[in-house]
Amino acid sequence: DLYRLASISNGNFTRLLPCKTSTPISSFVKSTSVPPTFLCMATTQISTPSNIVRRSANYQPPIWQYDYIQSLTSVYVGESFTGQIDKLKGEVRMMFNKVVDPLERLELIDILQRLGISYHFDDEIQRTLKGIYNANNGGEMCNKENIYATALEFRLLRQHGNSVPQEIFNNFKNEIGGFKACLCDDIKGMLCLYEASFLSVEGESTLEEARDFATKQLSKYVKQSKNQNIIARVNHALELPLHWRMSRLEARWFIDVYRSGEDMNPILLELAVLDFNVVQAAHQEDLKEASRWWRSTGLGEKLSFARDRLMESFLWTVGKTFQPQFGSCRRMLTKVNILITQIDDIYDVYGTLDELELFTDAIERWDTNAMDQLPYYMKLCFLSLHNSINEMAFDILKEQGFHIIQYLRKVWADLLRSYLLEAKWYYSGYKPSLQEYIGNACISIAAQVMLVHVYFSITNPITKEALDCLEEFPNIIRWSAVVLRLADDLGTSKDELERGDVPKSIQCYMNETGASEEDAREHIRSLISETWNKMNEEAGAASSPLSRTFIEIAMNLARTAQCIYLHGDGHGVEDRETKDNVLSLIIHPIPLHKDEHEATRDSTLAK
Ligand code: LA6
Ligand code: MN
Ligand code: MN
Ligand code: MN
Ligand code: MN
Repeated sequence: DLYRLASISNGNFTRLLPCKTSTPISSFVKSTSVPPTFLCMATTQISTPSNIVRRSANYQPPIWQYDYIQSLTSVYVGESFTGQIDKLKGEVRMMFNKVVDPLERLELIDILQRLGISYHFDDEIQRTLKGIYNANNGGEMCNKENIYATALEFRLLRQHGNSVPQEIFNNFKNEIGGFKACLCDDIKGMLCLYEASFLSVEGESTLEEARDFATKQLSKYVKQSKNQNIIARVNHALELPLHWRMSRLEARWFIDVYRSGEDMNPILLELAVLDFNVVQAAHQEDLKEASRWWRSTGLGEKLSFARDRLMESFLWTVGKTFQPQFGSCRRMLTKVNILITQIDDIYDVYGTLDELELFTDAIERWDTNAMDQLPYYMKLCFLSLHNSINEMAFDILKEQGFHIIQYLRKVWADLLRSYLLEAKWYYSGYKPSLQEYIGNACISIAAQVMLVHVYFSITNPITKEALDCLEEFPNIIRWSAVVLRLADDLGTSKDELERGDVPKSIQCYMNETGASEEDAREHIRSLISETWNKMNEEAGAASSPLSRTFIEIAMNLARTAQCIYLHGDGHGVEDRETKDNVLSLIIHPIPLHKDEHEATRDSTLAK
C-alpha cells in the first residue's frame, strides 16, 4: 500500500501520509518551522519596502481578449436545433429496441459514449447493461471466445458500477498463465483489452498483465501496419487511455474519426455534431458571463505579475462538467479557478514571506478588518475573493436556506496554509521527502477547494451526511487531487524550478533516491497509475453520501489534468496545444457535412 491516511492534529487539515516513510510525524512538523529571520520579518507590515527583489515568472499576457470573448456568437441556438436533436434522439432510442445482439448493443453504447452523446441515454444504457449483466448470471460473458467482446463488456459493465471479476479473462490465458500468443493478431481485440485494463483496482494482476501484453502488441502493430485509420486510433490510445481522457476533447476527436470510418451511422453522426455545437453555444454564454465578472474585478490588470488565464480556467470547468444543465456550476468554477491561479502566483512568485503570512492570516480570519495590514495588490485580491465567495454562499443561502460560508472559508484557509508551507520550504531551502511533499501538495493543488464549491453548486438538497464526508477530505477527492498534483508536476516543474520554487514530486524523488530525471518521471507516472486504481475502487464502492454526478466530476478533474498537462504546462502557456483545444472545443462549431469540413480545413491551411 502506497499511502496511509493519517491526521496530524495541528488543527489545520488532514494530511496524506505514506506508510513507507520512516520520517516520524514529529520531525515533519519540526522541519516546517520557519527560520528565525523570517519570523522577524513576518511581524513587519504596511509600507512595502522599495528594495524588495521579487521573482518573475514572465507569464505572457492573455491571448484571448475581453472583446473577442464577448463577440463570440453561435448560430446553434433556438428551437429548430433542439427540435432536430429531439427527433434524432428518438431514432437512437429505437435503435436500442431494434438491436438484439448483445455485442451490437455494447458497441452502440461505446460509440454513444465516445461521441459525447451518451448523457441523453442514461436510462437506456443502464437498462441495457443491467439486462446483459443479469443474463450473465455468475460472471460468464456473452462472447467468451472473443477477446474483443469480452473486454468491451467488461469495461462498460465496470464503468457503470457492475462488479465483474478480472477472472473472466482467464479464458484467454495459456497453461503457464500468460495471455495466449495467438490473440495478438486481433488488433481490435488488443485495443479493447488495453482500454479495459484501465478499469482495474489495486492488486488485480490479470489486468496489469493484460495492460502490459496489449501495450506491447499495440506498439509493435503501429511500427508494422499501413492502415492509417487504425494506427491513428492505436497511437491515440497509447498516448492516454480512454478512461483517463477528458470527455469533450475525446468527443471532438472521435467525431472526426467516426465520420471517416467504414461503419459510420449517419444518424449517430448527425446527432453528435448537432449536439456538440448546441452544447458549445451554451458554453460560450457561460464563458462570456465569467469574462464579464473577471473584467469587473480588475485583477487581470492590477496583478499583472500573475497568470491572467480566464480561458484556460474555463477549459478546466468544461473538463469537469460539460452538460448544458450545469452552466451555473461552470460559471462559478471558472471564477474559483482563476482566483486560485492568481493567488498561487502570489505565493509562488511575487509575494514576500511576510506578506504571505499576513494574507494567510487574513483569509483564516475571513475578516475585512485584517485587510489594513496588506499591501495594495493583496487588498484587491483579498476583497475580490471575499466578495466572490460570500456572494456564492449568499446564492445558496437564498435558494436553499443553508449557510455555507464556514465550509468555504475552511477550504480556502487550508489551501493558503499549504501554499504558505511551500513558500517556507522554498525560503529555507528545505527538501522534503516525496511523501512529505505529497502530503502537503495534494492540498496545494486545490482540488478540495474546487470540488467543495462544485458540491454546493450541483447539490440540492445539501445533506449533513455529505457535509461530514466532505469535511474529512474524502478519498475520491484525495485521489483525484494526487493525480492532478502529479500530472501538474510532470507538466510544470521544469519552469517552476528555473524561476525558483520548492522541489516538486520529481525532484523530491530524485533527491531521495538519486534517480535520474527520466527515471523519476517514470516513477511519477507509475504513481499516477496506482492512484487511478484507488480512484476506481472508490468510485465502484457500493454507497457514498456523495452523488454519482459528484464522483464523476471528481474523476473528471483528474482526467482534465492529464489532458491539459499532456504536452507541458497547458494551463500557463496558452499558445500551444491548449490553443488548439480551446479553438476546437469552445470557439469553432463542427461543420455539419464532410465537404464543408474539408473546405474549412483547406481554407485554414491556406492562411
Ligand atoms: C497550476 O499552476 C494551478 F494554478 C493550479 C492551482 C492547478 C489547478 C488548476 C486550476 C486552478 P501551478 P503549483 C484550474 O503549476 O504551484 O503553478 O501548485 O500550481 O504547482
Ligand atoms: Mn497529442
Ligand atoms: Mn504555482
Ligand atoms: Mn503553488
Ligand atoms: Mn505546478
